[in-house]
Amino acid sequence: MMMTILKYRSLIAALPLGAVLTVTATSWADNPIVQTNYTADPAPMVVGDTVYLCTSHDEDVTLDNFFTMNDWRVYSSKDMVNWTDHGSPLSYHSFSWASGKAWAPHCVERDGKFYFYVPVSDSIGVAVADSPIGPFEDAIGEPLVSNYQYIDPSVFIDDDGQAYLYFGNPRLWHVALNDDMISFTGQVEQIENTTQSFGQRSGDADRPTLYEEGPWFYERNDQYYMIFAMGPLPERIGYATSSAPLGPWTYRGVIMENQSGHAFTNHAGVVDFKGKSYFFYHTQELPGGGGYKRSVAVEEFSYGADGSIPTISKTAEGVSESAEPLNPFVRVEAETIAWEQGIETEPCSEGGMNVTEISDGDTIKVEAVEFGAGADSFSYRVAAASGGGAIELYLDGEDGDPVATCAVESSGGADTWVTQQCAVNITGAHDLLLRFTGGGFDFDWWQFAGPGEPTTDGAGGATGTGSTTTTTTTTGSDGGGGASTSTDTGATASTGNPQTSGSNTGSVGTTGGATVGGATAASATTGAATSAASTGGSGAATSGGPGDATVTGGDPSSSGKGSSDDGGCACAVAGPSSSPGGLGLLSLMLLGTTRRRSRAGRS
Ligand code: FUB
Repeated sequence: MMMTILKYRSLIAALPLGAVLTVTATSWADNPIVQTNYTADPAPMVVGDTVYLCTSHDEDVTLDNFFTMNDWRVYSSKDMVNWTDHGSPLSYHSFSWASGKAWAPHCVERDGKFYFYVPVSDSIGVAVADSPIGPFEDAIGEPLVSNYQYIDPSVFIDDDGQAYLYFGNPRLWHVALNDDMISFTGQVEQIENTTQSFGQRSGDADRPTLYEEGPWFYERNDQYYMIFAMGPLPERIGYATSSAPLGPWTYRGVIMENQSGHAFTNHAGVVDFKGKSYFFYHTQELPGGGGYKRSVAVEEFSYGADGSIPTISKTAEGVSESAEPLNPFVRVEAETIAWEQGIETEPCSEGGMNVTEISDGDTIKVEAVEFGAGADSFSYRVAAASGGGAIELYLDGEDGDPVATCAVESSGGADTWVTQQCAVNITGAHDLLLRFTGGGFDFDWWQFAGPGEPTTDGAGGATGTGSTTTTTTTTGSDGGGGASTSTDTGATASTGNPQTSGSNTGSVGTTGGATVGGATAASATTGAATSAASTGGSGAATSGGPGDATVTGGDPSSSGKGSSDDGGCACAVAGPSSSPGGLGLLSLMLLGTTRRRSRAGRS
């Protein structure tokens, strides 16, 4: 890795302050798309109607003035504007032979299995899982390939079934993977590093072309693309194309320049999704950001008629048009976020993730929510040691009064989850802001009910608002679809759910009170709903308690989140990464930027 380290050291003297340390004021823009973590090296993967985004993760505390990266993260979106946090399904600790450097990943599906290729400890490893959100395990117990230049894997499976693994800094290497995706035939080979293929660089005899690192390899309309980070530092993104998977490659130009707000590295991932094309990259634009605290962003773009990729500028707005409306009548994970201010996410004791560290005034924005003919109740699953907080709902901005103020009552303990409910009156399509007052509680998911509930896709019937609207603590898994051992001692009669089935003999315990845009909001509170046990509740197509309602739009794991999405979050700070040796100018610049709560909205 010495060449890489030297490369980054050379930047320290080269960059002006503004190019390294950028602090952006909080806004409601959509870029960077993740605000709860510093993320880098985006690797998007389309699976059905969802794009999964695998990223590397810059730790909040930078050690030895170098990349401090211990695990990888996964996010998902069905609409390209709201991103659900699935936590960390893989860390370098998952590889018994590795000791750190959890750098740029790539994830890919083959035959229902998911493969996570990662540079770690001067090698490339491969992990496998049954779900795109893991948990992933080391597939072979040893490196797939080893060399200090072998970083930044990119895998593409061609139409004929042949899988290719490209990687490398400062040369581009490849190997043909076998069908099992965890072994290969033949040798690692280097792609000829010609200026015809990768453009001309001058002044560095060891790096005669613009190719630096971060290949992103794919095929589209019979043309093969090799997108790559271009040197010298600070990096830009460029691309080459070929009519064959192994070249020869023809350099096609710059896609993204290095602008103010970019890091000294950049790293691209490109997908087509729901009829549009998207370009992922990273910047350093979260508050507290820097060269080792980067943030993934995305832009929509269109290919030219000849397959060319236009020049793309980074924007604060990011994707302006959602790929599809968000359905609020199914369970929506609280960690589904277009933009947040102040909150954090963590593995949830019920499975999956939840929102935590909620303080007074913290906010989550969810974009393009389609309430249709209307929602008349809002259910929210919270854990609150004491009551007194609230979730205020705003539409399309924070101006004016909230359309609902939903009290958060004590759930009986900080790790005791209950579903509470309040009345609302919302119709049409809106950006939804959930603004927290009081704080001091955790938040797992939310769901609306009402006449606007779609009936065509079956989501409503499976979700069962009646069964989810209980105030009783359960031990059921979160989204496990019937795996619960919980017992409901109360259930709410579903309001306007046209797909109800099963009997519901419970009733809402109402403690009355909050005013909702002129209407009266009734909140179910802990212990209040004590009438007869629900036997499935309204629309409870799957058995199980409130934590078990099978949902669309929730966790994609077929085996349920409880076992799949805790992610292990092995967030232990590892020992020092490879040190570039000594503190340079860059470290001095960064000294003031490593505060834990220094990201969006944090002060
Ligand atoms: O994230 C660590 C390294 O920075 C990656 O391997 C490179 O692509 C660059 O983004």
